[in-house]
Amino acid sequence: MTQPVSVAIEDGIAVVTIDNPPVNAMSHAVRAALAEAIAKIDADETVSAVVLACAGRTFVAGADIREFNQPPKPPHLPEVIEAIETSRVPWVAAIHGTALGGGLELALGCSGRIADPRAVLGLPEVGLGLIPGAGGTVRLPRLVPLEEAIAIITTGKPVGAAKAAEIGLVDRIADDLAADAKALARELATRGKPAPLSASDPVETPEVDFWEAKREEIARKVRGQLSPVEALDAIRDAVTHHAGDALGAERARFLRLKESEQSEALRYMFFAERNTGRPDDVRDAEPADIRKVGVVGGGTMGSGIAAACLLAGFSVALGEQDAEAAARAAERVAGILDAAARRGLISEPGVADALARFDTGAGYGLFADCDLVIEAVFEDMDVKKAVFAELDKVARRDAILASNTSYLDVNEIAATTADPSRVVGLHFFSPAHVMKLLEIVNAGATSPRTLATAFAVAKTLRKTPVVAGVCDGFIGNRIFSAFRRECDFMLEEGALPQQIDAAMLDFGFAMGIYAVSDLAGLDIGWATRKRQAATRDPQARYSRIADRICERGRFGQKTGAGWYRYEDGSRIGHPDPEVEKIILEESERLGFRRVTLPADEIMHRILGAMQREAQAVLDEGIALKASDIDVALVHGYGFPRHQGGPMFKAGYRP
Ligand code: 3H9
Repeated sequence: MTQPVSVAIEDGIAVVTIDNPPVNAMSHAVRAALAEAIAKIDADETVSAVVLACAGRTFVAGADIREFNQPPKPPHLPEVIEAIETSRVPWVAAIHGTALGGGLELALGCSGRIADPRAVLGLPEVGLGLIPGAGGTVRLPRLVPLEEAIAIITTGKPVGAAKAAEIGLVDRIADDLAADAKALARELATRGKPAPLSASDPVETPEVDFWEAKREEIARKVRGQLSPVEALDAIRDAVTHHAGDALGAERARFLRLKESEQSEALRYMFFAERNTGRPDDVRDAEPADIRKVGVVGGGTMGSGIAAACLLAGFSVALGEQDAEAAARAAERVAGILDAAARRGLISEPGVADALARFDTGAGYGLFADCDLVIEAVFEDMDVKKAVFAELDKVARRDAILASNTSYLDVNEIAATTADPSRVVGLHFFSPAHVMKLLEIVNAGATSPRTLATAFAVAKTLRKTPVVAGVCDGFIGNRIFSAFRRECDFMLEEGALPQQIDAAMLDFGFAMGIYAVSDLAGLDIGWATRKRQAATRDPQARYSRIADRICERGRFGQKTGAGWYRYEDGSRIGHPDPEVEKIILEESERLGFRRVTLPADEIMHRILGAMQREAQAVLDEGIALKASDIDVALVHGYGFPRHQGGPMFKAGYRP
């Protein structure tokens, strides 16, 4: 086994290298070895300065999160950083890759920081339900402008090297990191070691009003997640007290949050997202090399998929029914790319490059040289079968064929092709270039190679893949339908849409289910229910409220009315007496004496419905593991990440 920390001394400069793949996390072994190295260097009079660097792809990406479930073991990270700060000689952090969390805190303990131009620096602890626990809230605001420190710590969003240099977080950007770091170390040795950040005075702080306004602003944005607000309080404490006291208070706050359910949930999510299940035989299968992706259909979904593929570097051919529809789709895709450029997600030359890889046209001919073709046409079995029959004729024999269906039987679709082993479901969520979840539907005959390719494509698209078996709605939509049904039952029993939505907002959802339905449009669901009416179990409880709303032409925001009323094209919904009247009539028809349902009972029933369906999905083998269900609900359906997902809420722990 390689040593986690090595020291090489040359011409009075010690280069200390941390080597703990894959991301150089500060595990106990690394902390212990680093503490030992610091002590040795301090005792070695031949050393005049130190460069702290990392082997592999990145600087230290943080504390070792896997150790957070056990009691902390000395030496603790704050002590190691203090030893660097108070070392006899100056230390320079040579940063490449990502200096995150405890990694950046380590760098803040050094006398100087130098970064590779592609380096990224940040304190993402709030994303784990924590605050920085090794001096980040104390040292950062003593180094960079207070507003910048607040943004970095309370949002958890990292900054690039250029921004880091601009705000003074790093002293220099390197041409040659190793050589330039040594040069900076030598300079500091000659100039004299600067005073440590934690020895500087409290920062001049703004008025009380500033902090209160900031606190309110953050609390509004994070919808019940505690850590960003705690982080602001920690910074306020840190800048108004002497560093020694502030470090102790930060540590105590960090340890308290580490024990919180929100932090446990967010840490669980961190690993659940990285370890979504894959069938055993997929691990050994070689994925196909995908360069060119075909997309059938250029509506909202098809355009979004095409844009996502272009943004990820694939060549894309988008086919529509006729030239006009193809032109409209091309405009839609260009619009998405432009919007991405405006948000800084892609450069202007990047847009031009993406468009150069993009081709649209009518018919199926342009799919002939595609490695993967994704169908994104109207959600109707006959239409989909017709598309696959055509694709089977034109696509290369080794091309993968995917359906973006959100609930139809992929086996039935695959049966229209000569080789169903190359057919898979790729269920994107709208908007497809934004939403992280990708349900990979493993149909009966899908081959391991096809599935392995789907995973590889998900990775290139930077999506979170979750494998689902074939059933009506797969994992996500099936659970969504179940809890949606429960919400409609609660309407019959006494709740109103705005009360259910308010309970969901309180829980941390960005929107309530009825507001979301109005945004998405009610007509497609209505059409589906009418189609399914003949096969519905007549004994099963069925709420007619949604149908009655649709019968009045209320299809949501696009028609100015749905579950709510929208005035003059506004997106803000108002409770509508007409909807209330329908609900009360249904309660009466069914013989319910309406009762008030408190918010906690509403959430209890929503979670219960989700958990029952989730358990069935698991028992039937539709989902491979419980945490996959949580990942699907968080990334596709707005379940608040800091609540961990329905299975986590039911007590599931891996
Ligand atoms: C902290 O620092 C607290 C301190 O303030 C105070 C302490 C006292 N620990 O994401 P990837 C694993 S809190 C353990 O696929 P990428 C990960 O699970 C920490 N393991 O790679 C995966 O394992 P596997 C603050 C970790 O290139 C493998 O490494 N830091 C850690 O897409 C590769 O990860 C953070 O929150 C960790 N800290 O992205 C940063 N990090 O191969 C968290 C990663 O078995 N990390 N692993 O599935 C990240 O954001 C991304 O991993 C990173 C690389 C951007 C670094």
